[in-house]
Amino acid sequence: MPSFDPTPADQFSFGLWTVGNVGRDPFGDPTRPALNPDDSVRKLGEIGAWGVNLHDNDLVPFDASAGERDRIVTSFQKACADNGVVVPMCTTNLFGHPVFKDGAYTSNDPKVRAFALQKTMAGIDLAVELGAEIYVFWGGREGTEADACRDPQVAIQRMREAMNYLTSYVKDQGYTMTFALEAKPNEPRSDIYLSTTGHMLHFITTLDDADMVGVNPEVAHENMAGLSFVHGVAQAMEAGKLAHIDLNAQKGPRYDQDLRFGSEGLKEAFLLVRLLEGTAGNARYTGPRHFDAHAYRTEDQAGVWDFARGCMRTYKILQARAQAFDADPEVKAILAEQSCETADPLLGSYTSEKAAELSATSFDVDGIAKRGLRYEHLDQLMIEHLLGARS
Ligand code: GLT
Ligand code: MN
Ligand code: MN
Repeated sequence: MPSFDPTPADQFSFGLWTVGNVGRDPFGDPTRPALNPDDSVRKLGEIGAWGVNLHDNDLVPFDASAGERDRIVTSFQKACADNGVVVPMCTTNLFGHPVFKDGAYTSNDPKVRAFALQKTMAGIDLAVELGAEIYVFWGGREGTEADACRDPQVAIQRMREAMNYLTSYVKDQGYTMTFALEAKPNEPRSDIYLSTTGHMLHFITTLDDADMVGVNPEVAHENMAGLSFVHGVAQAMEAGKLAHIDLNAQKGPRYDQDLRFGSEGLKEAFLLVRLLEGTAGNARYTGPRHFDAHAYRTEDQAGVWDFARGCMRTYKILQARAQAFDADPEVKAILAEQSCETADPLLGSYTSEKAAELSATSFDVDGIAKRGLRYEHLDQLMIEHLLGARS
């Protein structure tokens, strides 16, 4: 039995806000004490995580002086170096302070929009100082309850203006950085603009520096919209736009649960790892595997590390299961039988001659329709691999 112990090559990362989650929810107070960022990094290194991610204010308090900021950053950089932990991604908290109660980049108040840009530029500078090359944008407050407050088209235009401003800032500073846009359909707002990964993928094509911008899909968020997460991620990969990923679990379309990776929706988690690892033959995703999840509110500090180890261990187990599934001769036989990969002369790029030939072709539609596809058996084989009944 392999150990499933994480190694740096796995590129597993956690946000300071994930392992530092104190168990507060809208109905109850914290159930465990706050963790100091330097202690989080030490412990992350100990359990075999590769990276730590952060919002500006997870590390530097909102109202810190310049001196305090520098002291905190220096100490954190030392903690990372001492524990062999890198900072692959940073982001901006544009949702916590009451000034962002009606959004940041999309706010109707130009002063709020300007402050949001200023805060993001400082966050990008911090990211560069920490060595991060991915910058996430999660617009949790970019939405509405009273939808008549602004034309939703104007909201999209303001988002575009902000992204164009910020990619220009990155270029002007000579930084190397990829932006990763994270969608969520609702919560904390009643409706959030650009609500799914699909919305984001199109929005990106309208930006000045589209080549610098990709997506950061999150398992829970796409499930909240009742959508297939795997299909969304596949579309991002196919477009060369999967810049980062937020792995967690979610039980159906409810509030954002951010559960331990693989703890719900095991079949989807299996298919996701199979896709990311490319065990079916597709190109592998090479970026960070970030767990944007937190321990149950029932847990003490030890439970937090059980949670973090569990995320990484489940990923590696699913990776081994996916490899076994795709190497299984019975699976291969069904896929080979069904894929009909041989090029059909009727298909391919359009020419008027080919179109004329196609129009004149007659098909044995009843004969084709009669053929069973053996997907029941294929799916059962997958379940048996998942349950450990085949190896
Ligand atoms: C917040 C949110 C996450 C985002 C984080 C980045 S913060 O916890 O729920 O999905 O990825 O801003
Ligand atoms: Mn997330
Ligand atoms: Mn979430």
